[in-house]
Amino acid sequence: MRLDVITIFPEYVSPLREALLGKALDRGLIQLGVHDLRDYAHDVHRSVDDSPYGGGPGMVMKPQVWGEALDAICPAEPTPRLIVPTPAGRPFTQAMAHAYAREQHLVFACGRYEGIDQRVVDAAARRMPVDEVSIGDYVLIGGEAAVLVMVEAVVRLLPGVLGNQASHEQDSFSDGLLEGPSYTRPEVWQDMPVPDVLRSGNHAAINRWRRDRALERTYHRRPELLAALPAESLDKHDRKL
Ligand code: 6GU
Repeated sequence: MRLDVITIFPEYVSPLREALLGKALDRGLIQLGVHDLRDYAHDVHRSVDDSPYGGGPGMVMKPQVWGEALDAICPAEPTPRLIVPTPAGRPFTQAMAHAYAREQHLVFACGRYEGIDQRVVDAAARRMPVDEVSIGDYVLIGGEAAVLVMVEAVVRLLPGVLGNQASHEQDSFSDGLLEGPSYTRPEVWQDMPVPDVLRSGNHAAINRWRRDRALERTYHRRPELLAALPAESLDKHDRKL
């Protein structure tokens, strides 16, 4: 998979080269390009923003600069998917992370200030798939932190990136529930024992216990997730809880 990030703060996304993502780059599982939007500015001040039509606070990113950047970075064939982080976007979900993990090329366009001139998104959408995406109901200063979040969610799903492929079948959300608690040695820590069932060796009982804790946690923390589960995904024992 190829990833390109366009930003006025290229250093801000350097964590993409650290840890597991760095290892995925070193191993050639992903390719990463980070591009300074100001390289596509026209004036000596390398300005990328201007005041909004209609008035109001803040600044809007200029369409010409973005247009040239996207022309340079997005090939006509094969067309990448353009992702524009914005608090006004569709909510990013684990299902979208899985869908993005199947793409060959993702380009992230980081806006700052009050956003990017809408015609940039509308023009790009004439020639490639474009998603305006939010990572949650709060406002960030710019899209960079959201790109770190989305790239990490996507790249960990690529074959070979995590040591253990089975581990994302148990992720929170993969079965529509939050994952329950985990424990490791020692058997007792600060007077608190590890639950007996986890040391029983009875795998049916362990799976049942884990399912119950996941249901319980989801009920308390994210009741709307439980309400959204299709009836067939709950077994007879689940319904008794
Ligand atoms: Cl994707 N971008 C910005 N700037 N703020 C956000 C966001 C994205 N998601 C939530 N808040």
